[in-house]
Formats: sequence, structure tokens, C-alpha cells
Amino acid sequence: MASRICLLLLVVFLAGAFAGDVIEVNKSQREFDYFALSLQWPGTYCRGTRHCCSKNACCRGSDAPTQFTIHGLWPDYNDGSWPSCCYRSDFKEKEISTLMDGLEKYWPSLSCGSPSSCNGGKGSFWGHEWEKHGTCSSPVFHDEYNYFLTTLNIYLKYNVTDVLYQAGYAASNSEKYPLGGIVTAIQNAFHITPEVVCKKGAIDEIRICFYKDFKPRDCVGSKELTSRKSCPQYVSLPEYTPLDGEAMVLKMPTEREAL
Ligand code: U2P
Repeated sequence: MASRICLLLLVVFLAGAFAGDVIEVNKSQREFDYFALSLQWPGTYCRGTRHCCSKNACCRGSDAPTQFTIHGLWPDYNDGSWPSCCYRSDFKEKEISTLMDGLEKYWPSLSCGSPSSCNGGKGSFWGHEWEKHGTCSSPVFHDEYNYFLTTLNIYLKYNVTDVLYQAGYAASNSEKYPLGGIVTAIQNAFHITPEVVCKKGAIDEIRICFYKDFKPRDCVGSKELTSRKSCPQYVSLPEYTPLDGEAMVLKMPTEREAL
């Protein structure tokens, strides 16, 4: 009888220790304040593509993305900083296997690189986003599936590419658009001020922000807009011209090189 009680206590103790491990490994990082949905513009990002590999959506030729794609859903603090790698949860692609079509289309990697994972290794773009940011989204999300599913859903609900297009801001290699006009178009559509990040005068990312219940709110970085931190007054929204067939073949590394 005594040994049974001991065994029971051991099971209860181990269960408690395990649960604590999963959710609270890094207690030093306090709960986040809001979410930033960071969207990247392939026309700008893919201009830097020098070689191709199968996982890089810039290399899809005429199927390369022509809309903003997801960079990540980031838990942020109101002071402009953010938590990262909040607990150990190694990315498992099979947990999101049913979301693959949407992820490949709307949340593709735009590079051949392997970003770092929280435990010091290298992994996929999705693994990097889950481990670095997803693990800090508690108590809203506790698992990969809900984190990726919800991100896809809010991305589809708040269609920034469409809002800009309807306001006359279409991808172009010759036009420059007023930054203020782009911001106003998003303000009019979603009633919040986004954060805009530029690279060499071109829109690189647009971030729209949300309370924990996914009602839109201003991003903290949006206040810096008036100081034009990274964007000039007139910005471009470049079209991406895919590498031509010959260049793609020449630059495509062999499977062995890609590994
Ligand atoms: O902006 C450069 C990189 O910093 C990380 N970042 C930025 C803003 C923010 O609110 N949260 C955040 O994490 C991003 O790092 P990544 O997810 O790409 O590793 C961003 O690319």
C-alpha cells in the first residue's frame, strides 16, 4: 500500500514538473502587451535573391508571390521591445501539416537560408518564427497549430495588398508613392496606424497590430512614422521580375549544396 502511495506521489510530482517545464521555462520574460503581424513585400525582398533553392518562394518563377506575405506574428511590449524564445518547444512540422497549402502560399520563406532556432541550431523559417515568437504568445497560444492557424486567418481578414491596390498603390517599377498616402489608405481601411519599414527607398515590410483579442490597434513603431525613420517621403513598391529560366538553372544549387 505504502509503495503504491509513493508511486502515485511520484507520478503527480513528475506531471507537475513536466507541465511547469513546458510553459514556464523562462519566467523572466513577462507577458507581452500586443501582437504585430509583420508582412513582407516580395518585390523588395526578392531583389536580393542571388541563387535559388526549392524552399525559396522568390524562385517560383511566374508563381512567385505578388502580394505581401507573412513574416511573423510577434508578441511585443508597449515600450518597443519584445520577448523571444520564451520556453523550449522544438518546432514539429507535422503538427501543422494540414495548414501546409496556406503556409506555402501566404507564409513562404523568401530565402534559401536556415534561420537560427532558439536552442542554437538551424531550422526552417516557420520553426524560427514559432520558437522565437510563438512561444512568447502565451496565454493566447500554447501550441503551434493555433498560432499558425490564427496568423493565417488574420492575414486573410486584413488584406493589406488589396487595400493598397484599391487606393491606387499597385506594384510598379517606375512609380513612387507618397508614404503618407499609403499609411492613410490603411488607416481608412482598418482604423489603425501601421508601421512601415523601407529598404533603399522601397517598402520592405508593413506591420499591423492587434490587441490580444485580435481587435486592431496602433503599432508602437507607427509613432516613428513622422520622423521617417527608415522610409523617405516617396516610396516604391517594386514588382518582382523572377530570375529568368536560364539564370535559375545556372544558379540553382544541387541538392547536396542546398543541404
Ligand atoms: O526588425 C529586424 C528583426 O527584429 C525582429 N523584430 C522586430 C520587431 C518586432 O516587433 N519584433 C521582432 O522580433 C524580427 O526578427 P525575426 O523574427 O525576423 O528573427 C525582425 O526581422
